[in-house]
Amino acid sequence: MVVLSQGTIDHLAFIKMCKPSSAIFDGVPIVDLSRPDAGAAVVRACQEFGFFKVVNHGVPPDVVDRLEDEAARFFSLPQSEKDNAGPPDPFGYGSKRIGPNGDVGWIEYLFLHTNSSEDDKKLSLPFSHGNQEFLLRAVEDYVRAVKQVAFRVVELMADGLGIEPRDALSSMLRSEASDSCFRLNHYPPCPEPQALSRSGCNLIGFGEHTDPQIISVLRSNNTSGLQICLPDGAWVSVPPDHSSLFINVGDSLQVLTNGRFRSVKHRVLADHGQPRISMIYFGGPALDEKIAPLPSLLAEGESSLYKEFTWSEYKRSAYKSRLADYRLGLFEKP
Ligand code: GA4
Repeated sequence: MVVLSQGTIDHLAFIKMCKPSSAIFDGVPIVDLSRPDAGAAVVRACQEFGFFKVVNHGVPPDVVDRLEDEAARFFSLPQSEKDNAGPPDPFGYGSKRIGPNGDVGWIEYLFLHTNSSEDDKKLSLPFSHGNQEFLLRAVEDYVRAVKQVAFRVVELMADGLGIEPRDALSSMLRSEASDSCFRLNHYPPCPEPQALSRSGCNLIGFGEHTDPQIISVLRSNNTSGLQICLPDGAWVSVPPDHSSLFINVGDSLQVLTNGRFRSVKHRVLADHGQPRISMIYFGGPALDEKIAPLPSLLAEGESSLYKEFTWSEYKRSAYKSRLADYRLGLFEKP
């Protein structure tokens, strides 16, 4: 018989989900960015899964470690101090609530805007005490390095798909006006993980969703939890790998490639005895950027599968949705 204490049950009741656990996926495509055939490998992975991991990515390990240490330090602060940096609107510190429409998870996070030097000032806004200087500097250094990976990866996509000019995608991310953001997620250890697992329940850290942007670059510590949905609808667990970076195709890239690449549905389970810390850069276009299939990619006679919209329109619509909603549905042509 499974015994969960009443306190734990009350605490988790609004988050947990009952489901059989999923298989470990050993087929995550690995792209070695130092290889000359990386472009073809990126395209294959984006067509098949919308998801892959990159090695030889060039982000210095000490930059990653420093951010992980600073993030761990921030999340271990007293709750009242963290709450001073929240609630997220959408930027700032958040706990359990995700987005504005009632989604919840076993998570706390810091959500930051990342762009130009002007916006770097916004980065410090959630902190009233000025005592998070080290964390903010660590975020800046990490974001500067991880952006280079994002630019490189979308250029490889352009090469692999024969998109011209080859910076058609990367210029959207490089632009001063690019609407990109960054998130530090902390999934605290789950209370009574064994009892939860015996009960056949999973504790949802971050519910299933696709990312609305162009691409997301994710790095986590060595705690598992990330799952992706395969094309046949099966959920599988992605083995953690703290030295690689994971890349997600976002909804905007699905549209820019007229459906050749699929945005990947993913979620995070938090039913471990260990904390999971992840850092994710979301590369988005400028607010007024038109999100439509890139002309050089369309075959003769091929028309867009989507109605015309700007990133600002898509983003507004996304923020009205629930996490698990199929957001592109509203923009598909009949
Ligand atoms: C999912 C991807 C990113 O984490 C995010 C999320 C955003 C938020 O947490 O504020 C959203 C979610 C994400 C999509 C639908 C809306 C907006 C929560 C939510 C319910 C920062 C993003 O850009 O979209």
